Amino acid sequence: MSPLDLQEQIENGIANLPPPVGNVPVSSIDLYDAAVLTDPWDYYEALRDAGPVVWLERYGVYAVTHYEQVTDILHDNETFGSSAGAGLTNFRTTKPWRVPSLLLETDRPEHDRTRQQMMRVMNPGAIRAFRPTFEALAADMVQAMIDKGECDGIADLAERFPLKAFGDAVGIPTDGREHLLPYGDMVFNGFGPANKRFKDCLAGLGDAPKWIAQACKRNTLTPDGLGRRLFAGVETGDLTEDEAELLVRSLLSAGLDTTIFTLGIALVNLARHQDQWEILKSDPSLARQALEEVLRYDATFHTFYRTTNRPVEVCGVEMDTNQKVVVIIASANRDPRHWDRPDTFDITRSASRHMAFGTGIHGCAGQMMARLEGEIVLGALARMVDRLELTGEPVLHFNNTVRGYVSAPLRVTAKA
Ligand code: OVM
Repeated sequence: MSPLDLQEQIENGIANLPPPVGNVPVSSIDLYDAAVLTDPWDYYEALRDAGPVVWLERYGVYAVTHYEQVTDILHDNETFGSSAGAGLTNFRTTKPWRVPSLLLETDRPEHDRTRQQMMRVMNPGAIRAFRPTFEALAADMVQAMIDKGECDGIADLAERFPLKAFGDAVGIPTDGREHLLPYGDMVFNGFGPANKRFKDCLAGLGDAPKWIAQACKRNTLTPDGLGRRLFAGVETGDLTEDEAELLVRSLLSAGLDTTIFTLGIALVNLARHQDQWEILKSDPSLARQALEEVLRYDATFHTFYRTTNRPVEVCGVEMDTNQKVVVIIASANRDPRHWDRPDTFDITRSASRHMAFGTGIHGCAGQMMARLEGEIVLGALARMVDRLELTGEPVLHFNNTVRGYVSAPLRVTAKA
């Protein structure tokens, strides 16, 4: 093996770094190992039991896994910043693989201007207006699954619905939308180490970045879509043309894999927990609540990072400045210090304070859209489908940040 410099060792997870200061539990876990990505829950439990803050020696980062400290850190955006990147890579020392996001990878005050522009477009009224269109689309797609009988929950619904519904809502071209999936896969791998998964993904991107860049342009976007509405910020002097394009890129980066994987996870969990499926189909008005429980119990988004802007103490652990901290939101969602029976999938519980969308100033800007899509799809299933059964093992997709399925063979029958 050729010698690697330290930065590269860290990014490949083969460093063995002692904690720089203070007393802290140390773990050798590799959050990006296939075994952890396959079934992370026992690993998260071990980390939680080791303490609220644990040093991960392979990557030289602190891990935070308890609900309380995850919440505190996400709320303290001054100490735990995002402008050095929301992934493992420290932008102060390593060049990011793409131009940083104007939302995710910025701090105050710069962040507030772009966030405000995004929220101007993603406002509750604008999102609500998509309901009738989305309901009709979901009903058509669920009917097509029923007509097939044997289908794939991912290809036939979890991927198909957001690509059509969200793609049309943003106003991107219909042709070439398949580029959004490898691009999103790259974005989410990019928050982890520069491992083989990352490098293979980068090498396999093909024309996707070019297609995305073109899709973000004012004149490519439909005149009435969410994407084009961002450009009104150019007319008011709040954004430059390039900034508006980058905000459209945020919609396309953050808005597909997340919702696609969440819908797939919802299907798999409902099919695996027939008692919960029975509850949902007997009361379709539980769709929204069921979605929240899916997001809590089996969050798509598992990890992102903050970087300390000053020396800080968390639960007795002294952190130096410029330290990466991995915030494991999927673990916070299973923390027994916060949740009653955290490992039980129960759609009747009140789960809406889960961390699947993060919290604080960087809390998911698209969560209203995601919730609308999820509620409508689960509602359509609950109203139209009787039997929802897996006919084979769902196939996991491996990614450094998001977790979900690429296929889920299903048998679905119509309600009488
Ligand atoms: C962005 C972006 C990309 C991926 C995720 C995300 C969860 C944001 O480009 O702004 O937020």
